[in-house]
Amino acid sequence: METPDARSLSDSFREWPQGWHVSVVEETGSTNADLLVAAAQGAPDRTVLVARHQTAGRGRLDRKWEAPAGSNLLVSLLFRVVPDDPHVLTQRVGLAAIAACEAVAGGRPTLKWPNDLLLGGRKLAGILAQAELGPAPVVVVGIGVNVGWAPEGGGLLGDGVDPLDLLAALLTAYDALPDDVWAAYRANLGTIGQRVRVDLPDGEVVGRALDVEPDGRLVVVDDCGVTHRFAVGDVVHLR
Ligand code: BT5
Repeated sequence: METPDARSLSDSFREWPQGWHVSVVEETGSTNADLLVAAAQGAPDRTVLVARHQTAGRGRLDRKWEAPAGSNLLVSLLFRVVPDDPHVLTQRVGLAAIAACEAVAGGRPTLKWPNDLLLGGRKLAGILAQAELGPAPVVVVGIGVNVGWAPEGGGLLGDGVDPLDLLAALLTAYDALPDDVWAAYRANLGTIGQRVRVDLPDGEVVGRALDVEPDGRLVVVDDCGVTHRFAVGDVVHLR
């Protein structure tokens, strides 16, 4: 019988799109944390680490990312070619993930600001970007996509999809993106036009999301007509 390690090794060597250095492991703490360590040790641009299980999967702001072993796509991508606006890399991964979900499972998710993927209004995927911006900048973009399992209220691609097929489609879609993804990001951002609540460390703002600016900030006009621009924050789409 094939052992889990042998299975991971053969998956690492399956035919991945050219130019990506993909490793598959059975279990780790967090693929993002691992790639930040690998980056410090000289891992090349476009190193990709996939885990079938994370024991310490991370969300933003030290929140947790949950997924039972083997059910979902849990992957991080390391970039050494970093644009002036590093958040563009996160947008690119989000757009590639949308295209991959559509190609592999049929449904087309939308983006919720800043970078969640929603399917049928439910959170299908989350993205965590971490950067070391110095003379040799590195950005690690991690994404978890619910393929076979989602928490209560979460979105799900559905059984019958292999998380590694979804990854192959994501890398292919990434390569097919135009150099400038601004228009595509804006067009796929389902938050625009929605009534939203923006949760901030010191309170909340309720209003309508009007637009997103080229630097990634979300423009919200509150119920008193005051315009706010948010660089960070958690957004809830209100009914
Ligand atoms: C995120 O954070 O959405 C970023 C998640 C990034 C996960 C990937 S997996 C590969 C890589 N390695 C890592 O260690 N992380 C990245 P945030 O917006 O903070 O959302 C986290 C919140 O989403 C949690 O507090 C839960 O409420 C919820 N959540 C947790 N697991 C979920 C899941 N599988 N599906 C939907 N929601 C989930």
